[in-house]
Amino acid sequence: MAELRPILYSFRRCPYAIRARLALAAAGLQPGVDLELREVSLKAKPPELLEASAKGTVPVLQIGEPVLDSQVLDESLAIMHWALERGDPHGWCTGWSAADRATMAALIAENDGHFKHHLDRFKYPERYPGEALGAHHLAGLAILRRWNQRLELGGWLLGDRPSLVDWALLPFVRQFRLADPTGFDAEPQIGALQAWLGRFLAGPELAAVCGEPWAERAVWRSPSWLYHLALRPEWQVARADGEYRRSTRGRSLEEVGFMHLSNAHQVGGTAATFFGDLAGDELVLLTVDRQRLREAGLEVRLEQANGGELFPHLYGPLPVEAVVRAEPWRC
Ligand SMILES: N[C@@H](CCC(=O)N[C@@H](CS)C(=O)NCC(=O)O)C(=O)O
Repeated sequence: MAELRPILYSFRRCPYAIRARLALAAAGLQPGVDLELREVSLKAKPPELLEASAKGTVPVLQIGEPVLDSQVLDESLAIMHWALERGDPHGWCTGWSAADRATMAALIAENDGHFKHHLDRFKYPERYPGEALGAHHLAGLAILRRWNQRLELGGWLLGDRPSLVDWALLPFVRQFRLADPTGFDAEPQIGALQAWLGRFLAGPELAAVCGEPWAERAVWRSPSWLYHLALRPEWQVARADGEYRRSTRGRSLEEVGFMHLSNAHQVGGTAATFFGDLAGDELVLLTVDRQRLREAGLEVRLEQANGGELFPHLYGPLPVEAVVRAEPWRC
């Protein structure tokens, strides 16, 4: 039997997922070859991710047969270590003393703890009403100044070559800068840190893991969900009405008797067959949660379409609450 590839659930912009992808890429692993990458939306997490790890954070690496005998790594650092145990050609983890490794652990704990705490409150003030944004900015900067002192010595946090800790922290410092790039670049007393981040931003490692195939624009389509392509204006009307009743292009639920849906692997074919003439952003792909249909007392039957292929048919209107995601479909 062919060996199953590990599955990585990832989110393009998440700094934890970026650090995991950096380590996996550094170890020489490639999506599509050594692992299956599933880009997810944090607003609509696929059931497979939640089954693997109920805490619902990314990144998650699932190794082995799901359910039966799978090992699940749902902490970014664990994924980094797993990757680097497979290959560490750049010496991120190897060649460092026990004292260095203790310093790495302490710096990562400070990043994931205090620094992340202040970063979130500085970057997303709307999520933390009543918190003083300025105070969190200053507290974050105080940590960065300390890291800067280390970086002044040899350009990297542990000396003159990069280690695991540089790659583990850089995605978070990048986020701190992104909250106010002009202010960050003009900030005094962090020259070595600005140069360290600058090298990361311009380097090939970050570019590789923020582009395809490490970071897909399209979200992975879970086979647990059902799909429907809708014309944008018709979907907008449905959102206001609370239910969607267009069975397929140009035909209503009343005319057809059921709503046409697709399985994950059938969406591309459906788009080409029925909407191939459309361009731009006229189409919206709806992702439908079967469980919510069941809860609404609605039945889905697998039935043959004209070509003999089985398609899911929904007997009743599609409730807007059963749609977990609506995204533009690029024709
Ligand atoms: N300690 C975890 C933290 C991962 C984490 O918090 N990831 C964020 C995204 S950047 C997440 O998945 N949040 C869940 C959500 O937003 O629903 C790790 O190191 O992997």
